[in-house]
Amino acid sequence: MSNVTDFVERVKTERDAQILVAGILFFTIAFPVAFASAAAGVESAGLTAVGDYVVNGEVETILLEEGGEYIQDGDEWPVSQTSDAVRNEIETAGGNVIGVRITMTYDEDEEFSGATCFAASGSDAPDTITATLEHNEMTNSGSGENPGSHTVDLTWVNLSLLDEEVISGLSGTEISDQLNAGDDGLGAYDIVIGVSAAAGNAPGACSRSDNGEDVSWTIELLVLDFTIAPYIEVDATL
Ligand SMILES: [Ca+2]
Ligand SMILES: [Ca+2]
Repeated sequence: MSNVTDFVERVKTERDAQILVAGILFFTIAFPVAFASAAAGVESAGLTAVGDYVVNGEVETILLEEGGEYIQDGDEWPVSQTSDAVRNEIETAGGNVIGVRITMTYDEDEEFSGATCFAASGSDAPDTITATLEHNEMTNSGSGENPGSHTVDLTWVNLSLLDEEVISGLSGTEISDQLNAGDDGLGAYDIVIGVSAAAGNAPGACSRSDNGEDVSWTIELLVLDFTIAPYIEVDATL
């Protein structure tokens, strides 16, 4: 009988061997838990001090809608979305929804008619495509001209912190508060897309018309995952 088989037989029958196995299991489980909780204590105590910190953050996008519509000149097309629709994706990305984004693309569809259009049909006048985003009474809007594309972001945390190499004068907890949206990031997102069309001029017996524009869009949520660590200056001369 091998040593292992022998030991397994003893565990089945002998009380001493059973206590030994229970002890090994206890320390295997208890030590990592104890060390992890001590490390967490050090980390959270470290972040309460005002000092120099480095933040690393990554923004992930979650698709809410890919859509498109011909919007008549002067009309607005509303789109309503909620975080409930993508609850699982938000959870997987870390849960910190810090903004909503729309990216629009559009061409130009001007028409011309008249006896002299074959010779000279003039040129397009750009339409203006606008999107307004709203969440928890915060809004942002942005316009672009066709043909082309543009993006409008509405964000509700202090993203400028991610641009700083070293953040000074704040505690780690304060930095975390400024980057964590919590439940405020969830809920309803209201988007309105509008078109203001313009027709260009053509010479002679040729005239141009423009009824609106065909706009395609992608609406995404922005989820921020970040870490904060005390900044430690390394003396390169050492
Ligand atoms: Ca036009
Ligand atoms: Ca147009």
